[in-house]
Amino acid sequence: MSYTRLTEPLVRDGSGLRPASWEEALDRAAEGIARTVETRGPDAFGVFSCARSTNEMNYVAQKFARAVIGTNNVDSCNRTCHAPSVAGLAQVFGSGGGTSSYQEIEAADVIVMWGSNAREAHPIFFHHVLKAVHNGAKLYVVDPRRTSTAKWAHRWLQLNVGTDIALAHAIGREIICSGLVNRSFIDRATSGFEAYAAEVEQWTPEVAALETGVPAELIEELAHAYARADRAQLCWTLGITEHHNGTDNVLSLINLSLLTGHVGRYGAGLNPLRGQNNVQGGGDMGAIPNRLPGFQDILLPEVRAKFDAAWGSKIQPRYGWHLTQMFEAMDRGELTAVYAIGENPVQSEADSGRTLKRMQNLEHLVVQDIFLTKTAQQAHVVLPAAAAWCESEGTFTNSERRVQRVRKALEPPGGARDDIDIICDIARRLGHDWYYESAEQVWDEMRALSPMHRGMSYQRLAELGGIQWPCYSEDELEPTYLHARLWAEDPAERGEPAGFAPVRHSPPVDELSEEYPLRLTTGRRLDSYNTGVQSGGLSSPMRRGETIDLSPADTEALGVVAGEKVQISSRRGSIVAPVRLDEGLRPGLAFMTFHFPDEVDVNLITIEATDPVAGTAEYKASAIRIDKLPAESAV
Ligand SMILES: Nc1nc2c(c(=O)[nH]1)N[C@H]1C(S)=C(S)[C@@H](COP(=O)(O)OP(=O)(O)OC[C@H]3O[C@@H](n4cnc5c(=O)[nH]c(N)nc54)[C@H](O)[C@@H]3O)O[C@H]1N2
Ligand SMILES: Nc1nc2c(c(=O)[nH]1)N[C@H]1C(S)=C(S)[C@@H](COP(=O)(O)OP(=O)(O)OC[C@H]3O[C@@H](n4cnc5c(=O)[nH]c(N)nc54)[C@H](O)[C@@H]3O)O[C@H]1N2
Ligand SMILES: [Mo]
Repeated sequence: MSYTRLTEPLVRDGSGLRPASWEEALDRAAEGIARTVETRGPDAFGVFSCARSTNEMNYVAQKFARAVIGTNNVDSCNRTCHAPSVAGLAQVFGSGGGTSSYQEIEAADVIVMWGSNAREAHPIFFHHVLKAVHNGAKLYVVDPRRTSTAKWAHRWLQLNVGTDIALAHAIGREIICSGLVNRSFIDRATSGFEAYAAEVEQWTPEVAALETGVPAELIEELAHAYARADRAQLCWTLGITEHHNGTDNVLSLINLSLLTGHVGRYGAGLNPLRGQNNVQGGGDMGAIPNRLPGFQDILLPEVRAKFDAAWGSKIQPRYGWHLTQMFEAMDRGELTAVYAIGENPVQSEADSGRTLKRMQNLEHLVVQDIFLTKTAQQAHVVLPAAAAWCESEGTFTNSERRVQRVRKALEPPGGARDDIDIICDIARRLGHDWYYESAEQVWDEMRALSPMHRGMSYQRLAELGGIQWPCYSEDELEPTYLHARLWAEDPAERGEPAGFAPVRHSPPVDELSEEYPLRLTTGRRLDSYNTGVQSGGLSSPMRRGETIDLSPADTEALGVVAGEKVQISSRRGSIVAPVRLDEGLRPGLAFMTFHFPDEVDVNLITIEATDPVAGTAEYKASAIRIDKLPAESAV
């Protein structure tokens, strides 16, 4: 299936959607929201904000939730993705951004890519990694699959899914036992070392080898290489975060940087490579339930007072619900209206059969998108948006915290309109006299309120080609890396110590059993993008469609051959997909993407177990069974 661009608003009449004028669609959108707030209060409403749209749009979307409606229920796909990275980094260092610049990657001696298939999912970043390798850096890849990233590695550590903490702790223990810790850094800049050392003590390389499947010698080699390097970079993505204990996984990696002092210095750092083009910026702009723009805590009265004075609002003094909590609130009947801007949860959420029912049960669903997604098909009102990356003005923020300008190169098709203009039109119908002349006006309003963005005028962004946050004033540039304070001589300047986290290994929730004996992990391929809406499904001959990738040993044991369609079942449901052989998989492990949900909806079988801190689902570990189909249907 492939999608065509939305060019006119749609409204629901009876059971179907029909074309409508902008006036009618906006009136309907606003009336439904107003009705919800009047009858059920502001917290019965939530905004899903768009990590593909601009910073300016995300700023306006969260301001809409907080200032027009009076709720902090605003979030985005960061929840399904890197929320554990932000939570873990913020817990230890006070802010949730990746610490280094891409330029520093090229200067590194050792790079560890942990649970990250950057060759396919972050190709631009991976070019910097390849330059480092060309310069002599050693690349270590920690992934259960022999990915195309792993093929470039000096060493590939093939761990069992969900055993990352065991592996990280064994590396930590080896660093301690070999006397390779950075004692002076630990003493000056960290806390909690003793409890951490006690927790990792049980993870000898041999014990860890049994649990993780990684040979003891490789564990020792990585420990020594990482600890001895002058400039070591630890990069991770969803192989770490998309687990029921994603935040603990992230903390277990941060511990390694604290042991060795590989943070807060040029060339050494901790880098979660963010997923969507502007998911970093969406969070920075406050499109999350607990922070106002610039990562300012909603619970602080002085912060709220500043925003209330600027916005004429009364921001609620409590955190809103994040995406996962909003879905739970729908189950309880407490959240009944959603304004979903550029999100396709019906196909991206784990156990998506449940998500579809939740969306269908909403009393009012407004979807603002560039395509008529499966989620939009459930809406009461569909609003056609301009594609931010080429049809709007604004800024995006990338994984190295660099804010860059985006410029309008094309007119949006048909009646599609800029995301910000649409939100303002709804706000005006709800009694708020909102109007922005330009994206720059939004940006200037935002940076007057967010100290870490203050020095980034549009003019300066254009002149410098982009600026990393923090940037506190228009006449300065900060260092490219974060947390230099940890190395300061003066204790006052050093500030709060970075705390070791003595987290515990905890295996995946969906247990393997006789009935469900295989481990399914899901992820991405270079040729397609997320739920496939933007990469055009099967319309291009470049895409091979969905498959279930199995090891040769498993296909043999199951008596199936490449290309044969099989039934794949989990404790949630069943789907059908053709088999593909992958020599890079170990027996017992299967892999699928979620790129072709209209043909094979993998999220019907993934588990909705979520990380208690971040709310991220365990997309990376479901238990499945594979059955042959009756002969006539297996072609
Ligand atoms: N081409 C392309 N690029 C994309 C996207 C896309 O859809 N297509 N999506 C974007 C988005 S939103 C994101 S968030 C990023 C994601 O980028 P990545 O996180 O790199 O992508 P994934 O394939 O989801 O997962 C990465 C790896 O985790 C491994 N893994 C699975 N389980 C475990 C485990 O238990 N431990 C460890 N250590 N590893 C494990 C998988 O084998 C996989 O190779 O990509 C972005 N870029
Ligand atoms: N099984 C499995 N499921 C997963 C994952 C996994 O690894 N495995 N990964 C998860 C991750 S990391 C993520 S980030 C989510 C992604 O989940 P979603 O964000 O729900 O999925 P996308 O396909 O990225 O949907 C993006 C939507 O934004 C719209 N859009 C694009 N640009 C614009 C714009 O400028 N304005 C507006 N208004 N709309 C726009 C697109 O048309 C599309 O409908 O999926 C999660 N789901
Ligand atoms: Mo993502």
